[in-house]
Amino acid sequence: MATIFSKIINKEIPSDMVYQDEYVTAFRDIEPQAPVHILIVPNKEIPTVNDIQEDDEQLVGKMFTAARKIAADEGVAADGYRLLINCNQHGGQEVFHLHMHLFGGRPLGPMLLNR
Ligand code: DGP
Repeated sequence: MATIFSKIINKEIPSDMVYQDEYVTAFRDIEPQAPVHILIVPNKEIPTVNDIQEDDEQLVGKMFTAARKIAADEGVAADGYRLLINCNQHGGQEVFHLHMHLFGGRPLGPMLLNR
C-alpha cells in the first residue's frame, strides 16, 4: 500500500515541503503544471477517494483547511485557484495515495480540456 508519498511524508526522500501537521503533508509537485502546483496528502495511507471511510471525514476536512492556508501563504487566495483529486484510471490517478492538487498563479482555463 505504501507509495513514494509515504517516503516523502516520513522525510525518507526529499521534497519541497510547504506544510506538515499531524494529519496532512503538502509539497510541491515534481512536474508542476502551473506556477503554484502543490499536492496535499493525508499522512494516513488511503489509496483513492473510493477508500475514504466515515472515520476519515475529519481527516478529509483537514486537507481542505490545509489547502486554504497554503493558498493564502502562496498568495493565490484572492485571485483564485483550483483543487483537484484524480481517482483511478479514468480520473488519471498515477500515485495511489490520496492527494489533492492545488493549482494557481495563472488563469487556469476550462476545467476539462478534452470533452
Ligand atoms: P495524479 O495523476 O493525480 O496521481 O498525480 C500524481 C502527481 O504526483 C503528479 O502530478 C506528479 C507527482 N509526483 C509523482 N512522484 C512524485 C515525487 O516523487 N515527488 C513529487 N514532489 N511529486 C511527485
